[in-house]
Amino acid sequence: MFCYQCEQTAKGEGCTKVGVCGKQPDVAALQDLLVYALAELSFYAAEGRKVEVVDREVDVFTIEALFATLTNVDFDPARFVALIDRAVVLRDTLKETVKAAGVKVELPTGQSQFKPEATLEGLIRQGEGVAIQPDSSNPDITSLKHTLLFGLKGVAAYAYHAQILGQEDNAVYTFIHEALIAIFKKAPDLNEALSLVLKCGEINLRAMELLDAANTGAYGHPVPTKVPLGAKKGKAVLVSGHDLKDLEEILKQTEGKGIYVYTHGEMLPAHGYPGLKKYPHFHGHYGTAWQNQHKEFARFPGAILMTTNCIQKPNDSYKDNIFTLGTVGWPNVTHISNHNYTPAIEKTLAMPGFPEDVNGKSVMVGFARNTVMGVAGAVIEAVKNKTIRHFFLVAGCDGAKPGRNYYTEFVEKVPEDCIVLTLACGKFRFFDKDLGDIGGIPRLLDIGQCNDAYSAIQIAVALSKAFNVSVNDLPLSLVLSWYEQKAVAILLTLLYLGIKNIRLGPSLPAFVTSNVLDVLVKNFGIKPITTPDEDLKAILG
Ligand code: SF4
Ligand code: SF3
Repeated sequence: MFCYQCEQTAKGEGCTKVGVCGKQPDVAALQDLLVYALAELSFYAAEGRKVEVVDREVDVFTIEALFATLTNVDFDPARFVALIDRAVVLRDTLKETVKAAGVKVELPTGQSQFKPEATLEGLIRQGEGVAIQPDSSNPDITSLKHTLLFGLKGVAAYAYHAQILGQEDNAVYTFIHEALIAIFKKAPDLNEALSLVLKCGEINLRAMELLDAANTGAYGHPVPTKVPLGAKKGKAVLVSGHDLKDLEEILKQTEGKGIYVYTHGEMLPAHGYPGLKKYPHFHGHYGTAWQNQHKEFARFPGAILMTTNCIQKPNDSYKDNIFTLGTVGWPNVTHISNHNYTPAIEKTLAMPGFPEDVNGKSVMVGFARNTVMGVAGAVIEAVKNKTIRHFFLVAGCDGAKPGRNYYTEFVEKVPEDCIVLTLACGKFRFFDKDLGDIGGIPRLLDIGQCNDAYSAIQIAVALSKAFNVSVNDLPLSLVLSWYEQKAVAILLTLLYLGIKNIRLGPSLPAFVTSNVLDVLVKNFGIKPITTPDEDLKAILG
């Protein structure tokens, strides 16, 4: 196997024997084969668009299947076999429809339509034949193609979440199809590859805008909300991941059953949504970021629901209590479909729950764009009279590497006249720190999940308009941590928007060659993190 799509890739180069994440070679090969099958499906989807043949089932399937290949989402070979089979059925059906509409439907030269083998071993062999690899004969183009593919996986995840709540745009699907075709073209040109990478950032902005509209349309704009980190005596169910619709359905189905609902990981900001916080049994938050789940899940006294990334190999101690949903999968773990949570509710009722109240700290959430813009006047005034010197967006993924302590230390060392904005699961490095406030404005503002990066962008744009300067000239610095491919998509969006001088860590992507990195440094001033002291000094002078 070869996989280098995430930050924790082996030796900073690539996982070759087994994934550091736990991905096995069979799943790696099946994921590669699925991506290849999607590219063939995309070819017909793109041809069809020339004659107004647009198949929504194909479009949604494409993003769902791409999402399944994202880091820490689906580790179940059987689910990948089903996805590959479905891709082939959809491809062959669409081919006939497009043919009937009068379009030439042969795949471009150099590609032959693949026929899936009947056995698992055969499919794995086929996957190994189309495996994603760095390419020594053309390293920079391959690097850009892989940047595009990994960014696309992030776009697919955001678009998938948005469509669940009824927000879609044909432009997003059209680009995903075009880009998948380009990735498998024999000889794409360097400029074409570069512009596709930036276009991926543009399309991701649209996908994130749709997701923002989906979440706020369904549940209202988040409002400042205090979230207890302790627990209430009684039965308890834990909801992890990013999918608000799943959470809403769980809240509905547990109503009146004596069960308290807790969030885990990236679900924390859900407490700020009026349409979700209205449920009296939506109690609080339990645990921290994904990489601590073995320890935290083992102690949780109720069922655990994984709505999206990031799942880790379940320990025996809780393997029977954990359930997967949506695109998430783990072999022999019960998968919940069609929002029927009965198995998880029954499991919760059979488990002990919390025997007594557990006191704990609390944290504030709900500082998404609507809240922050609601106090824009006070913020602008504080910047003008120099009560606020600088804003830091310390945002992105968490992970297990010791180097990620940088972000905790960085936030601890941010001077008292500066504000820290945050989003995504990297915040668990400092989310419960009391940083106080500046004239009533909290110094630590949680904008939301990684899914809410659009909100952070809107805040930056609003500030730039208020001060009549470009975002790059605001007293704002971006200090980002990445782990998986949603972070890649967000980074491409920031580059597309021309945001400069981003500090990125804890390490730079293995799939970016030194030549491609040079382009990023030259055009965008992107730089690796160093130490909190050095970086703060460089930013604040
Ligand atoms: Fe390795 Fe990351 Fe790929 Fe998992 S997703 S196999 S850790 S590079
Ligand atoms: Fe985290 Fe997986 Fe990226 Fe949503 S939950 S930010 S890593």
